[in-house]
Amino acid sequence: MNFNQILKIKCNEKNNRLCLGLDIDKNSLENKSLDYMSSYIKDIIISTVDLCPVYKINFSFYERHGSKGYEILEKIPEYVNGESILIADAKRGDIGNSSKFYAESIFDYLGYDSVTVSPFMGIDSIKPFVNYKNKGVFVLALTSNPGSNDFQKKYINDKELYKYVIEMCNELNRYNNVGLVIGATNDEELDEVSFVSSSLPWLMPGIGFQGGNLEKSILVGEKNYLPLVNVSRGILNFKNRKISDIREATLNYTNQIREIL
Ligand code: NUP
Repeated sequence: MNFNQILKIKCNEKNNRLCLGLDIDKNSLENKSLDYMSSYIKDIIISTVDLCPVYKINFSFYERHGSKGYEILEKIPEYVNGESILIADAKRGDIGNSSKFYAESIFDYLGYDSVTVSPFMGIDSIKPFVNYKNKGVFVLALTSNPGSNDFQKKYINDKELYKYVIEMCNELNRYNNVGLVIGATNDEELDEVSFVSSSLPWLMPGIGFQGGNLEKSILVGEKNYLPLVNVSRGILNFKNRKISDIREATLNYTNQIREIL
């Protein structure tokens, strides 16, 4: 079975499309040691793994702590223990020879199931990731931030740049392991995205703090293939950061998603 099929099965098993973003800022925790941060992440995973088919780990929250942060990145796959799919939100992409080593570090060494990559350097910068047939590659196509207007929505000839990226992804998807990053804040463009995207999973950040549209994201993404709606601060940022609050917020999003499905 290929990555996109496994992803869909996991989402259906848990009857959910939620991707919990483990963006932990240690400075917001009562105990600011990195050992505490690591055990806190483990507790979040234990208390939400029955609900979450996917977790996304934004590497910046870990790399900022140097080798100690990197140790936590190594431990997260152990904590999840194959019960959910892991996305390394590392936004890689370089000349092919260097991309090959980025892929080796995230897939072989760290053991993550999938990665986010930037398409800016073109198809040869993405192929080394896609060549790992059993791993997933989410390509930034139409991001959730205001800067998506700067390049992604600009026209080249008759269509927007992001549509060229999507067409490249359709072409790259020989092993059915390619997905798109489509910000949930782009609700006006989602039908257009669906029109261009062949059956690809969409990683959809921007729900919660960035004000993305949950209902539209799920409905349009589901019609295409599979929407993974990411929530990070919208679930994690409670004042006292209690695990029971995080569980409740995860359940609350899960129930909303199930209702929409
Ligand atoms: O287009 C994107 N928008 C976005 O927010 C692509 C991303 N990878 N992200 C990431 O998703 C962002 O870096 C952060 O890790 C998460 C959204 O966090 P939040 O707004 O739910 O707190």
